[in-house]
Amino acid sequence: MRSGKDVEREQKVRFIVAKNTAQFMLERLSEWGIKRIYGYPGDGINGLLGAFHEVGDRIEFTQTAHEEIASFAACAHAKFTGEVGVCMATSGPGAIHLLNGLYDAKLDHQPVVAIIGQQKRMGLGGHFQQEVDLISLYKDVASEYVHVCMVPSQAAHLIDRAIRIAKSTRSVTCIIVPDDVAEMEHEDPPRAHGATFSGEGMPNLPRVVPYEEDIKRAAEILNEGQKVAMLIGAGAYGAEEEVKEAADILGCGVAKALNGRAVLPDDLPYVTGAIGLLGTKPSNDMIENCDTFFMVGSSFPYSEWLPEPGQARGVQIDIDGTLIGIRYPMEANLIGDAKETLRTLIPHLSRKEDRSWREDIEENVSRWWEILDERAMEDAEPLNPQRVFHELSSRLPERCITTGDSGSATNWWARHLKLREGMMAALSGNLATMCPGVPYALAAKFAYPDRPVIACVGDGAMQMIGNNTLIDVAKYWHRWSDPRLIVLVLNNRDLNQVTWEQRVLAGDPKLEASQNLPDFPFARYAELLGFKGIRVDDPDDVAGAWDEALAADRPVVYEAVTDPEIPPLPPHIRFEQAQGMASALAKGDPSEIRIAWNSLRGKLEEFTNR
Ligand SMILES: Cc1ncc(C[n+]2csc(CCOP(=O)(O)OP(=O)(O)O)c2C)c(N)n1
Ligand SMILES: [Mg+2]
Repeated sequence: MRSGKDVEREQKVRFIVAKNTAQFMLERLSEWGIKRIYGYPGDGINGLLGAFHEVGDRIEFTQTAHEEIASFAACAHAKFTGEVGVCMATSGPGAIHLLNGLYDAKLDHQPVVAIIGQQKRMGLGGHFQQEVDLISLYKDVASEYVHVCMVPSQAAHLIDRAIRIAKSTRSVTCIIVPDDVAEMEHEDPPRAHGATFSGEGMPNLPRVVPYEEDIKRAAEILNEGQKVAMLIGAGAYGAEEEVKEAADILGCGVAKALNGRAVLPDDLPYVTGAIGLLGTKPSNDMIENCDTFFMVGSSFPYSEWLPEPGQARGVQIDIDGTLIGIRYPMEANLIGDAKETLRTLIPHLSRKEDRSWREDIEENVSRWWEILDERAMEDAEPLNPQRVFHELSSRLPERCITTGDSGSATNWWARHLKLREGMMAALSGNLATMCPGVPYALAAKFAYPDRPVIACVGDGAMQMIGNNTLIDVAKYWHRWSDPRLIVLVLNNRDLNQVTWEQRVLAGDPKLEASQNLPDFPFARYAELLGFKGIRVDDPDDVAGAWDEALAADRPVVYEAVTDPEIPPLPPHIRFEQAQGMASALAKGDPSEIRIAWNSLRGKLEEFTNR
């Protein structure tokens, strides 16, 4: 018989060892190497939040001012480190706010785990407050894996699988945790039919290389081409040396999709820069004139900026078989890791002896940099945004990380910043959503506190979420060994990218009701937060202000009062676009005269420099 003392001792031991499901989950995440969870509280996750007391500094809950900031930060963590990003939010409204950043991760193939709360099980289906059908809501964004933790003995495999699936399929996964389950004592599954016993851990992803016959077929096509054009994307990260070597052998130029912006530095003479609407003329010329198109690790979407079907023979490398051949009818497709596949391919490539195609590309590139320099120095009212980027470009600190947003600034970010070796860059490539710029910068600082980070953002995105993310920066910046988080805001009082799309693509005048933005004192606001705020509205101050910003001992907002009438023109205006512009002007655009003048001058500069 057990004595009263035995029972008491048992209870004590039980008290010490018992942990609730929430604590078990956080510990499991920690064992997977997760150190930070970006999130925002709510009573649907109170159980999970309570468990942070138990795990000490093994995992940090990093509060952001909005759940969307948390999901952008988790996505950026994955982009900058290659690790899994994790975010957390409460049931209903919190889970809904996470969605945009999660879709950003999904579309750019980043491993992110979302842990979201749910109301207590007994109330579900009862039209209870904040009850949202989260499985249905998340079914698309977390299409690879979304599950509810219905009993504590599920917790281990839910965590293990959410992380493992996110990593192995580069996707978003989600675990929904009803708050009462989070607070229940954790228990292992019983040794019984129906139970599953999950183990942690995952080896490196395997080396994936195509079969020899496929490699030979691809090499044959690349060897037969006289004018090869290479396009690289985010899938080429890690294959930098192989891309350089292949490009050298093939005597080609290398264009970059924006998600692969930092794979190769821009100071290599054969790197033609970005491609597409936001791209460069040398990229466009190379693509238009190539006879062989070699795409590595990219699913760049706009077919009008790729060779015309039939114009070039195509070879593609992608790790994901579902992304092969989706943009251009390729003749040879290689499913494999970019680095390993190029390594296997390179010995089969024969060096192009005629270097004239490469020489032409290099000449075009160097002329393009001159054109950009000149465009940057054109007058504007008051600042030419290109000048702001131009002056930053030559001052970019070693190892800096730069983030872009979605807006006209993205054009200048893509074209004018000459990234050098060792720098990093990211933006929302496929979702092309506004607002990631500052949240990405926040995550970059947490991942690399010793590196300077520069976010380049429009005033619309700042007013939407950027300003609120600065509140988070104010909260955390003292922890970073290099405090330089610099936010460049283009204050053009306009949703400028769309204004130009209305004019050029739709052929409509600017709709002032939808496009005009209120003027906001970004630099003064920065000062209120304890940062350095610099407002620049004189072209002669642009360069000096960058020196000041880069020498600051605290975060900086560089507010550039820029001219919304500088067109973020595509490198080569297509006929329909010119027609659209003419139609906008004919219908009486409010800024008619200056636009006509500016665009004409931009084009003239470009052609007179040819
Ligand atoms: C969340 C979201 N809403 C709307 C859009 C459409 N959009 C793309 S760029 C842009 C304008 C951005 O304005 P701003 O941030 O001021 O930058 P600017 O173009 O003026 O440089 C808009 C509305 C979008 N991409 N994402
Ligand atoms: Mg704007």
